[in-house]
Amino acid sequence: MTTDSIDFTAAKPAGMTIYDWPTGPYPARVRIALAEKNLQAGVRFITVDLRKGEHKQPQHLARNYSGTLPVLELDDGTFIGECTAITEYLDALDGVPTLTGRTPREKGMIHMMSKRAELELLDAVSVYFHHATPGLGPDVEIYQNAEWGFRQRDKALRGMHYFDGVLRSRPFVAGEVFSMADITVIGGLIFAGLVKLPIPAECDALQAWYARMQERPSVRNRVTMSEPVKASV
Ligand code: GTS
Repeated sequence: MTTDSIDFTAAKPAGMTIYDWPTGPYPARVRIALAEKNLQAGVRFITVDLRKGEHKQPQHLARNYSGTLPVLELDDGTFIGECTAITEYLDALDGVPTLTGRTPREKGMIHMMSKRAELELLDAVSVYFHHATPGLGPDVEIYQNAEWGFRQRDKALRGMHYFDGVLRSRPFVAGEVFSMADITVIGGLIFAGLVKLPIPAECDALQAWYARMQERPSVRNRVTMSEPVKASV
């Protein structure tokens, strides 16, 4: 079979389940991707309660070894963790709009910038939250290292300056089109907002881009995307 004859629509699954935390910054990445691709109909959302530590219970660890959210479950019982992997999966179901790149150059740029957004911003804010603030509370945060947390907070602020510089020369994080890299920076800024790390005033290009991102229905309506079901864990 040549690649020309592969019917991608045939791979569209009958149903998908997403285990997440509706307001979480990482879950937001998948919710935004779903809405951008208009794939949210028929997706079942199951809430795993982070504040009760349900994501570290054996039942959830069986879904995702890393004990994090979100996790996508396919109708054949396959679990896919990691926002990037889930976004790749969703993107491969339907070609339009493409979030992970159409050409080799776009794919390379988008993956580089999305990984950079994780390393320099989103994951750094997350480490700050878990290590240098009360995080998810004493029952869940069993090891904290405040010094490491504050270093990561400073790294995240440097990251904001970096993305501000990037957005001075192009409309979107990875180039001329909205992509997974924008979604990852959005996730970072959602998390930064939750932990009260505002975008520095001098980062006006990042602020203007973020204001434009808020105009997208996928970003605005992500939390109310569906009525969540409560997980048994
Ligand atoms: N690399 C993972 C991914 O990209 O999916 C990180 C996922 C992640 O950290 N998710 C958060 C989590 O599970 C969810 S949220 O905080 O954004 O709602 N955090 C709990 C923990 O203990 O790390």
